[in-house]
Amino acid sequence: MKEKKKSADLALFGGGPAFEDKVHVGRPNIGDREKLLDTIGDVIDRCWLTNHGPNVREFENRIAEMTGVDHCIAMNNGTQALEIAIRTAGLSGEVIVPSFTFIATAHALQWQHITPLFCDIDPGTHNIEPDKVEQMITPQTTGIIGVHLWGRPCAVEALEEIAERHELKLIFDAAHAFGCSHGGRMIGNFGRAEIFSFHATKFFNTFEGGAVVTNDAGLAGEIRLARNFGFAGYDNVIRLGINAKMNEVSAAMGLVGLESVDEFIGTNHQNYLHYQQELKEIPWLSLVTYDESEKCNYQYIVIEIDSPQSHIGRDLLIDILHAENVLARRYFYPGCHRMEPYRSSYSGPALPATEKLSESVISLPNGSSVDRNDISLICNIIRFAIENGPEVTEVHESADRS
Ligand code: T4K
Repeated sequence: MKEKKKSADLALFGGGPAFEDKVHVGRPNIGDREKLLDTIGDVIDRCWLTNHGPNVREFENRIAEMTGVDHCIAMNNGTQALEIAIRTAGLSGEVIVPSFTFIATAHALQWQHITPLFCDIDPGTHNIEPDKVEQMITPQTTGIIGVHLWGRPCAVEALEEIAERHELKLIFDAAHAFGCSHGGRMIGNFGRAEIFSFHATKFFNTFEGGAVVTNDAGLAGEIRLARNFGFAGYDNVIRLGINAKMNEVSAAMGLVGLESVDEFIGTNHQNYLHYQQELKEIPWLSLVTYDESEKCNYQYIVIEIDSPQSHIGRDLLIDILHAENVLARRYFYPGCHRMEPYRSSYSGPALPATEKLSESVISLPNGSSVDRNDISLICNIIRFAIENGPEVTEVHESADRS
């Protein structure tokens, strides 16, 4: 059992780091190792490594079954899944997206010469604000991309209603939301299509990987073609396409991981409850919570620091955590509109909620690589730093951190 550190022992005060080995946000969950190696062995024995092999086909069926959607098209990553969904759904001109998201949401548009119009978020849900979406629509607007940030569904019905009234196409970036539900229906079933990311840092991964899921058979057909250079059969190319295929080893990782997916979620949930318990008495800090009546993957542990109140700023707290070998992250700082190529020419509306939030959130480690003791220790560091703000700030300022 790890000792809970006292202030004098902390790295910041000249002691060693609280954790000997680094604890990371985004540490991958890996299913049954032996089974994985066997399944990869089968891939090698079959000498069928990619191009719609049996693992990919089975993986697609399993994802479709789990999410209750008609069609799942597996891809080599979530960004390409989003790009292909955007292109095949016919988005062009301008598309409204939140700025408070991973940069891939915006880049998937800009990469295809579609202008992302950055919209502010609801500070309570961290998701795109439907009223603000409506104010941003121009004659060039063809669509909306909602992001279910942290796995918490965005205002699906309100966005559907706006999209319908203005004849816009609605897609959801569900990169964080595999295994989550909204109103009892699994994420994957909303809008024209939704995309998942199965990147290594997601609670369920295929090394790199992603998928588009949709209940629209025509769109699914177009997506399958686009994923494979537009081939409709040998020597028969019938549309523009790219190579976005998932390979057999990634699908093997996915199939083995799916057998442990309930366990991964159970661990995340227990960790989340433990964080909730440990953080509840700490002033000027709030934990992003999940709706326990819905299905949820609980993969993101996110805290908001009320910096003006707390003596200690978010960035100083990050520095302290890093000094103690806790590799917490400032997701999604500073907001897409303050990153290139968007920042230099930004002429959109002020995004006060996005900017405030991007300067106050911290994502903490979760998943099977942290246990209860680790969580208690991480929370002790946070508690100590926040409760002793001025003292910590002094030490921090005088410390040689080179
Ligand atoms: N839309 C949204 C809303 C997204 O969040 C994302 C991806 C996408 C679309 C696009 O999906 P993909 O095309 O990526 O499938 C990470 C991930 O690369 C990215 O997938 C994810 N969102 C984003 C939120 O996080 P970084 O820049 O934080 O990655 P990196 O390399 O700094 O890794 C984070 C931490 O994870 C590190 O502290 C170490 C740990 N790690 C990472 C890897 C890759 C490991 O322990 N093992 C590993 O193998 O972007």
